Amino acid sequence: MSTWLSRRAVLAGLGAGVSACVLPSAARAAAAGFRPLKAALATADLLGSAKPDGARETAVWAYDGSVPGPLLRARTGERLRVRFENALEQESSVHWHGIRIDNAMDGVPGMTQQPVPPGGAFDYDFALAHPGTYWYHPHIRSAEQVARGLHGVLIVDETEPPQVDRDVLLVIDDWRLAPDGQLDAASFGNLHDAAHGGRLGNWMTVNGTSQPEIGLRAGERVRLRLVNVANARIFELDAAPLGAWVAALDGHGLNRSVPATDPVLLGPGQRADLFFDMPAGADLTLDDVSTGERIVAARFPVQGQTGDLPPRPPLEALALPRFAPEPDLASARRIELLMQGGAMGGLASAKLDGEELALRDLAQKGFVWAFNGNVGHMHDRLFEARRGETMAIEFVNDTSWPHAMHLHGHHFKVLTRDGKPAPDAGFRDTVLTGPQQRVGVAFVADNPGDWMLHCHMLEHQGAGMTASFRVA
Ligand SMILES: [Cu+2]
Repeated sequence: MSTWLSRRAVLAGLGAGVSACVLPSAARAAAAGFRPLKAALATADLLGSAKPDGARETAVWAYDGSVPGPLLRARTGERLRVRFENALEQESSVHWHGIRIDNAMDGVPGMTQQPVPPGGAFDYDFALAHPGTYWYHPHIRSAEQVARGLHGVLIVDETEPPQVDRDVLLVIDDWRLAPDGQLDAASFGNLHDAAHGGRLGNWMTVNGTSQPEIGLRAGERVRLRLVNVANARIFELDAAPLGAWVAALDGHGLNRSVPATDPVLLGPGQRADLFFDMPAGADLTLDDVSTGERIVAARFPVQGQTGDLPPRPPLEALALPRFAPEPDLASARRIELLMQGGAMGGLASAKLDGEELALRDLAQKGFVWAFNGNVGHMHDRLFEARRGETMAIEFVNDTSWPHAMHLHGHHFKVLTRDGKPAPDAGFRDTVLTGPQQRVGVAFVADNPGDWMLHCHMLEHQGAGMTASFRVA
């Protein structure tokens, strides 16, 4: 069984090749206490045994030479100190997705820092105040840089983590590969993708490979961390055969765990933490069912037995920490964010840098989406909040496409869908909004600085779905 995500023909042609890049300085020794993290060209065996005869491994851009990048891990209350070194031929940066972080460390060029030039470096140094499953990726030319392989996971361990036997991380991605197994680079920046559902891949990987086998002993208690690092694909992971319970979304514990009877819906950037007990005598798989086909994401063969197990709490009793402040809805300031544009969207014109432009003129500049009539609200802030003020945002998706709205520096509470109490109520940093759907969220704006609010379908972000706000 393969992990091809669709049978449709991939676009031909590789476009301009990526030439080797010479590092000006091999002497960038890590400063004391800083862990180096280098972005550079690399190769990855994404196709594994499905590689066409004579095909080479896929040329990628990677952190420390691996896809996904190295797992960064620390405990709640520690600091993360990373010296990012850019050995690419493009400017880059590192954004720490979901972390309630010092604003200056958020990794957004043009807003919180200068871009890191080729050959340059940037020291990220911040407190990890809250536990959870997070990830990191560039925040410049994200649609290309993330798709070429620049992403990795950051785990912040709880002070007292729930007792498990195994902690299994699955980093789920899709890639658009040409028949020779190389990235279809000609389609970066493709406006058709940007105006539709984004640049979807045709090959699924988990942890940089196809269908990894993770042997588990019968009886083992497993914490399963799922991270969707794809540019635009929404995965639906069927964890029901595992008998799993979902305990956290986007790093934030739920009020109470919920059984994964329905597939776990993971939009771009979203994460989920689940627990399950490996049964005896049955190999299991975690399948993606988002395409209508059942595609194996990962296999869990039974490998032996555990010894006598100590008595343990039931899975549903396992809880993960909740840390975001409760929004004060009575005093909340209410903002509507109207999402507009895209194919079949009916957007006639929108403002770009203060100038009203027709959609075809916007499209010539690579923009096809708007928020509240503005393309890229970067200069013109959506709102300025007093520190501690509760902001209630109604995302109104007046488009024909789903969007994954991501808030920087804070978690918001999902409250309503189409005006009714949301079945998925809880704190998260990224929320899916379906076509023509309204989603109400609220959060306490308690983290000072200038922050972004954007669609995490990276082609949508690049084509206009960005906004900014300030917490004074
Ligand atoms: Cu979007």
